[in-house]
Amino acid sequence: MRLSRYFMPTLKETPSEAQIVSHRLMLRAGMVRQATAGIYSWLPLGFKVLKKIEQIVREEQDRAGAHELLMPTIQPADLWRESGRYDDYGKEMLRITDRHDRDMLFGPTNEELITDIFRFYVKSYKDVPQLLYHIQWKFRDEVRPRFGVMRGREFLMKDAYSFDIDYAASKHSYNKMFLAYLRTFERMGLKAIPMRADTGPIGGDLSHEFIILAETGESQVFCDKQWMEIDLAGDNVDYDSDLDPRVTELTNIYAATDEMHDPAACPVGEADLITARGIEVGHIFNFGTKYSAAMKAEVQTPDSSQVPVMMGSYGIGVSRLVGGIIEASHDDAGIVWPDQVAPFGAAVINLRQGDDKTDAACEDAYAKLKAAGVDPLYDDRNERAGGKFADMDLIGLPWQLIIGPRGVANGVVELKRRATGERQELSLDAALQQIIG
Ligand code: P5A
Repeated sequence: MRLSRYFMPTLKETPSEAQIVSHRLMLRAGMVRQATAGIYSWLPLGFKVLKKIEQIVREEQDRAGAHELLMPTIQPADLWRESGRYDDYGKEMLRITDRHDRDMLFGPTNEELITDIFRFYVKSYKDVPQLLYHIQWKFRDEVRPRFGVMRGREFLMKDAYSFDIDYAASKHSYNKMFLAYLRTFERMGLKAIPMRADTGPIGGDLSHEFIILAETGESQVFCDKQWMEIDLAGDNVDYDSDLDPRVTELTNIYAATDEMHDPAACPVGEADLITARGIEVGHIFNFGTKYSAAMKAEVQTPDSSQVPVMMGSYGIGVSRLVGGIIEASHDDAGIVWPDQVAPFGAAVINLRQGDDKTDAACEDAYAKLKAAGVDPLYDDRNERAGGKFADMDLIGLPWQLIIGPRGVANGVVELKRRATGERQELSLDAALQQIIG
């Protein structure tokens, strides 16, 4: 992409309404624009990151054997009356009346709708287990939307739902998602720690929140420092064969949110306990028959009796993750994207736009990066070098390939790694080699 043609409206001033660093950086980098409190438009740069995160989530759901579908944002109130949550959900639910005076709502979550789909089609134990998910916008009329996309009113969630014949099988589905989540967050360059958690309005008694540690986190959390060393990267997780031992091992390492942490009963000594703030990026629940019993989603067992199906639900805050990743990865100059979610793979910075030789060298580098599938952003604007450096540091692409007349005369370019600030002077070919890896 040529920056001169792109739509990336960066801001020089720090917006005063933004209280936390990720919100400030997202506004300054031209990633999002607030439409109204807690509701955002995703501008091209922000949208690219959102899509990258969504794709990692999707790939790991698919790998775990979940099937993607798409449910609507607007739901009929009657389904929620069946489950009993229509009144319980309170003011956080955005209620809508259509022209025929029918009660509708903008879905804050989808347990009811998926249960309705399931009960219509599935009647036999032979057709479970089943894992279904979608990635869809939700609306929750939060009292205090804040921190930009981290606590919005409209936000993008991946929500999966499991259906099983009995508790043991549903626990297996839960464990599958548990492992899939660890892998998902790791692929985004995040350390997300599963913590025993409260279930709130979703219900059930088994639940984990996946939390990344960050000073600006909304919740107080406690965990064994062993968590800092766990690294599943590169593991070829087989979701079925070695599932239970792995999960048991991991769930035995202490981690809990504030509501669940009891200092008197905590098994970890003070020296090994990390007390920190955290951001909840995912939350999984096993709630048994809470919805299936109320909504009569029953399946026939091998001995021909009818039982309500056992369910769980599994959420990831896809749009929240954009802010969460920035909270976890930034410096004074701006965002430092982990390679896997960066909006572009590398920046090409032309230090003397309009100088024939420099332009030609930049065009050459740009074409080669494109051909190698790096998806480069070429800063070909007619601007001072200082402004270009500041903008490129702000948007945080993993690599900067800096090309100016002096280097061109000597047959070298400068390569900067955004995360470390390390700079090297080398030939274009050697630089490309490092970027392409
Ligand atoms: C699980 C999937 C649920 O809604 N039902 C379907 C269950 N869980 S949850 O914990 O309430 O939400 C799942 C994840 O969504 C993100 N999230 C938010 N992101 C941005 N703004 C919000 N206001 C918001 N509320 C929830 C969180 O990442 C949460 O873990």
